[in-house]
Amino acid sequence: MARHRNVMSPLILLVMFLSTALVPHAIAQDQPNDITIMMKGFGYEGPAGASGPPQAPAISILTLKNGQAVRLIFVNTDSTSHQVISSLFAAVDHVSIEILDPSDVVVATIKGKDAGEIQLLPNWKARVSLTPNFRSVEEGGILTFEVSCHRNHGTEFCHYLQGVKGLITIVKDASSQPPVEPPPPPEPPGYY
Ligand SMILES: [Cu+2]
Repeated sequence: MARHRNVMSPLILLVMFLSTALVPHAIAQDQPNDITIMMKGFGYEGPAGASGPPQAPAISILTLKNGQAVRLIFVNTDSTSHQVISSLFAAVDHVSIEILDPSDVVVATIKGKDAGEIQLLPNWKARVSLTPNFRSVEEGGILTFEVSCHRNHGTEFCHYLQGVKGLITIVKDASSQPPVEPPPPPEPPGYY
């Protein structure tokens, strides 16, 4: 029995070591660089801005850093279906899309350039994993890609015309981001 124990102990230690070693990796996989975009009513709401009124031009709803992997989570909390269509998904080298039902069960996975159109039923989500990597941005430029819904195209109920449109901005680093901070407070009276 003693000999047996001597053999097992290193194995148990190895298993314990592996379990510990694997934990950080698992956590890293569960916490990628997630960015949530809410779809409430007829528009997209991201960390940098929300779709304006129907007549307004599309504004940037989020800014991505060139070369940084992200997972965009589109959440349709509206009572009707909406599309998530963006030329960004076709422009990057790799894109992986998961469609989640209201119970957060992944019901479909789309990889590669077949990601032309995402259609989200009410309370469904889409997780879009991609890494923007554009040479023109690396050289100092800023790229913008539209994200939009075109349901009922050609009718007065066209979602795009009702404001379901936004822009995704790709920048090289934080210093080249378009200003999103509120203007500074006014100077105190008597300063002049
Ligand atoms: Cu729509």
